[in-house]
Amino acid sequence: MKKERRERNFRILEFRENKYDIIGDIHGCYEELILLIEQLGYEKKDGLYVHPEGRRLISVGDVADKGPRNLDCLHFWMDQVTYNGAFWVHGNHCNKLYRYFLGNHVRISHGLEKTLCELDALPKEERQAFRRRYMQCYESQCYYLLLDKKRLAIVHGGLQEESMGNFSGRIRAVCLYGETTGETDENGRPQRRDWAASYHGKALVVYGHTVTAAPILVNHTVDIDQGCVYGGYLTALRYPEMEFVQVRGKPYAEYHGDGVLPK
Ligand SMILES: [Mn+2]
Repeated sequence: MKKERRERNFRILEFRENKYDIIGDIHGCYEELILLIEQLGYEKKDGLYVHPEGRRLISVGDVADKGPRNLDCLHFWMDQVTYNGAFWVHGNHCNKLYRYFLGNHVRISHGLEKTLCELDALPKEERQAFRRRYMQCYESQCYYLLLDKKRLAIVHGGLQEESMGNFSGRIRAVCLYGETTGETDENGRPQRRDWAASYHGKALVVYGHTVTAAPILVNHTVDIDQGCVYGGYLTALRYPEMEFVQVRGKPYAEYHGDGVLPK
């Protein structure tokens, strides 16, 4: 009998300490990730990065694809999630790798080919172990998180206030891809709509997905994807301090999107 696969939609969590370091789209930039983690004060202990003040790491998703060290980045987050109380909401790239591992038909493009190339170089047993571990980790995580008495929301693409605490196919799509206009651009990609411009919620929404020149607060939302893999920055948001910490990325991939790359 086929094992039943279950995806978690969202989680509402409460911790005594609400101190988080939320990390933007990494896309295989392992060196930059470790530099950033160290700048945030994490120390390596028994293979895990632990913060002396018990802070937690959260990824807004898109950990792999496009960059040079995709598997290292995935291992980092699988370890942190499994053994160190970190969270990792689903990015569209994370979801695509999951669907690939499920055996679904996915297009091997937009950087996924780089992750699969690293994976193909592994011996078969290691590859299979990686697949099992990734799927298990993915299924332990969800599309969006509500933390700190619902004052903090973490999602990859976007989340309107009325979607918080709810779930549907439409909400799922917005979580992964943000809002789209229904039109496509000249490259055949769905045209993105700036959902944050019409956000009117009380919760602070921290997200990524769309490259912006700087992490700027817009209607109590903040996009922390500054295009590290394109030579921009890998950004962390310290919550509740609301401090940004950044590491400059090397230009590993060429940027074709419609966001604004940092100078
Ligand atoms: Mn991304």
